[in-house]
Amino acid sequence: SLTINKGAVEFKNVSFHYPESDVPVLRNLSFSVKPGETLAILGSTGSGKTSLFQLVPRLYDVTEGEVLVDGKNVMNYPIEKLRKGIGVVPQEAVLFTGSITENIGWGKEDATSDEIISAAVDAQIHETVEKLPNQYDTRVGQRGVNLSGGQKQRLSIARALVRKPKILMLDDSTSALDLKTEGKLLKALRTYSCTTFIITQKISTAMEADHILLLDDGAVEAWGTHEELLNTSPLYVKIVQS
Ligand code: DCP
Ligand code: MG
Repeated sequence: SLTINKGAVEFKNVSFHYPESDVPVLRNLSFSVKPGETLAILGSTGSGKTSLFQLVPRLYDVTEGEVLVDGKNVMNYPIEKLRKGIGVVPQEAVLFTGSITENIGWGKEDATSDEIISAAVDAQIHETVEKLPNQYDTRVGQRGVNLSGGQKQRLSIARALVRKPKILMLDDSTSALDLKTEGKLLKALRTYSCTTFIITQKISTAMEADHILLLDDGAVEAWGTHEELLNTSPLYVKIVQS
């Protein structure tokens, strides 16, 4: 049966509203991303960035149009195969009650200790873990040690990386990282050669991407590289200057 091989993603005339409402949240989106490319998604709060993300691993289904992965409609994949190939790092990092190892390996119970550590190194959280009282055995979550927002984000990124996803989706997951740490993280991500969707508020992150998608009220306001958007989108210029 179908599995994700390359990680190409295409949106074809995609519109979406949540089941409990008639208000369109995404309106007629069309774009495509080749395997291994990075797409940065920008847009003000409520513009539909997280909603767009959720349509790829089918946390919600489109109401109109199609989302294609490797040229095939996501509706045609067995859902567990689809989700196995996609690493989603949610906007609010979720920690489970358990050890650091269990938290990184969650959903991939066959991960070896080397794989866990390597994911942690790439997610730029290994050094922090080494300083914890019981390193990778340290308990987090309920009655466990407290981690900062940025540390939780990086654990959550490590959890996605350990699965070696073909498609990696980061929902504002680097918002709490300083520029230097974020730079190291983005560099490490390149070694995974996965297709990467990165929702960000930072122009410095967007500039590094192959494509930028600027969403405005659920529609594509602009699509292109940083240079192209500077020339074509007054809204993008406004964001850059703010
Ligand atoms: N919405 C909804 N029901 C949900 C989630 C969102 O009706 N379960 C609405 C709220 C917004 C619109 O959908 O009007 C888009 O919400 P998103 O969460 O997709 O917006 P962003 O991710 O762009 O916003 P933020 O930057 O605040 O995360
Ligand atoms: Mg969001």
